Amino acid sequence: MNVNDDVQFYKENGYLLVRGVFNEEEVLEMRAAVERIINRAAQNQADTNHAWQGDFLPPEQLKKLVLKGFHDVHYHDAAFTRAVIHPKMTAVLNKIIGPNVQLHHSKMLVKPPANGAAFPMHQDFPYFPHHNHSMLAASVHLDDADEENGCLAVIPGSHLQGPLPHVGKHYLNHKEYPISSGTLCPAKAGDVLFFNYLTIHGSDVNRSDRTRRNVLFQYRDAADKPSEQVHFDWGMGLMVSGENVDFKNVKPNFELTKV
Ligand SMILES: O=C(O)CCC(=O)C(=O)O
Repeated sequence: MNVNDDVQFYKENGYLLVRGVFNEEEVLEMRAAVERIINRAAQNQADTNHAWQGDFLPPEQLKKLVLKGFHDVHYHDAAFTRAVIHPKMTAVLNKIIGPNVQLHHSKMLVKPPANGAAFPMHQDFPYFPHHNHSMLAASVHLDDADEENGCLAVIPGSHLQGPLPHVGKHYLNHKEYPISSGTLCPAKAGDVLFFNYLTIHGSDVNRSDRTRRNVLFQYRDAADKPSEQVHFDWGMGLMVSGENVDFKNVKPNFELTKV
């Protein structure tokens, strides 16, 4: 596939799997960083279960599921700051977003073996809506992911429908959009799945005996502004590529609070 085909595929389908963005050494470095974050969270009594709740699974199944999820991993460990601006990452972002790219936020989603939580099908749009819909997720695989350990699934072309109504702003009606309606995107450690924030996606329970570690960076075109102020993170707007042509509006407009 050449670059133009990749860009065309992303435009038409709303996602693109790019193989081998990170090498083995870089993957090992990020895995170690994930481990350190989990340990520090436990030491600080901050390791609450982040498994999504709702009516998409029977309550007795839902209560067994576990997700170790933390936002803003690049504030916790420099391994992720390096990953966010990795030249192989920005090369893809330049193709599908453009020359001027900003980080919006980062997070890690660790599904432990046997009972790693599911994500019902949803768009990311309601969580951080923007005017031009340039926002995308770069899902960095730190483990080989497949159907058994709950790899991501997407509905190709669904981004073209625009924003859809979500149950409580959270996920799509699971009867209309079961997780099984998605196209599975198996990937190897080091691969990155890019998908637009309007692309319907989700993932099933990790039923395997393997951990599934996923780190997600959300990026946008620097000229694309939020249409609603529903998500704030320190450092959002970090330029990862190019320049911010909006000289006067470079920082998010929120106030310091005492902690
Ligand atoms: O990591 C996953 O399996 C899904 C993550 C996801 O859907 C999200 O963060 O929006």
